[in-house]
Amino acid sequence: MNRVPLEKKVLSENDRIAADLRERFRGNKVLCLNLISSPGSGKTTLLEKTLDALPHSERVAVLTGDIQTENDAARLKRFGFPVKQITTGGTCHLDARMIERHLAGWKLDEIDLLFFENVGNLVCPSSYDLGEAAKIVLLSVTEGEDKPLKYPSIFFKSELLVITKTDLLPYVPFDIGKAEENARRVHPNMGILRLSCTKGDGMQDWLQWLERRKSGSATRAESLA
Ligand SMILES: Nc1nc2c(ncn2[C@@H]2O[C@H](COP(=O)(O)OP(=O)(O)O)[C@@H](O)[C@H]2O)c(=O)[nH]1
Ligand SMILES: [Mg+2]
Repeated sequence: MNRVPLEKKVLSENDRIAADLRERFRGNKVLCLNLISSPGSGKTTLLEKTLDALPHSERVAVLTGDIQTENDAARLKRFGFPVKQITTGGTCHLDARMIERHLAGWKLDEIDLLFFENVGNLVCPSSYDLGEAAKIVLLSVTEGEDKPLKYPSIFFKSELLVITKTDLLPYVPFDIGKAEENARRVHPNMGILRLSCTKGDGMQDWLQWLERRKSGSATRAESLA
């Protein structure tokens, strides 16, 4: 059985739509960030804390993906910003077509910052360009410091690593220095933030990173996808 040609065709079709999306984001000056992690690493929680911290004048929107349920969209809608759920019905990643379809009805010139919360998975989302300016990978301290070595593709393609749930460090044998060293073995120039959404530690660093990324977005529009 030879599965390569079909996979290539699907990916090249995805790349074509993603390139169109990237042009639209660039033309409308939308900074688009694609959040990727294992299920439960804290993507939705980070987005909740981010939306809660941003002023209501901020023009931010979220597309959140899951295999089933509208739970995450319900959590995120509470903050008053535009949010849509993408339910993939079994697919383990978001693709550019899903993004294109769910953007319908939103005016991109009224959005400055657009988050995608990808389906929880460290493998499949790394192959699918969504037209984002940057991928951001989250790794919680309960997942083990070897994950950048086991899943190098997503760590290589992500501009930023956010190590989440640092409040749990006293209770788990997670060597955070080693995790960062492993990430930099895969991606030497990777940005790394340490964060606890529960305690708030590192939240200011994250918000500052967002601000800096927004002001530099005109020149940093390419992802490594
Ligand atoms: N202790 C701790 N738990 C967290 C933190 N962030 C998220 N969680 C918990 O981790 C679980 C999964 O979080 P969620 O945001 O739904 O993860 P997602 O699947 O990546 O979107 C939830 O029970 C959260 O309350 C954190 O900073 N510290
Ligand atoms: Mg989630």
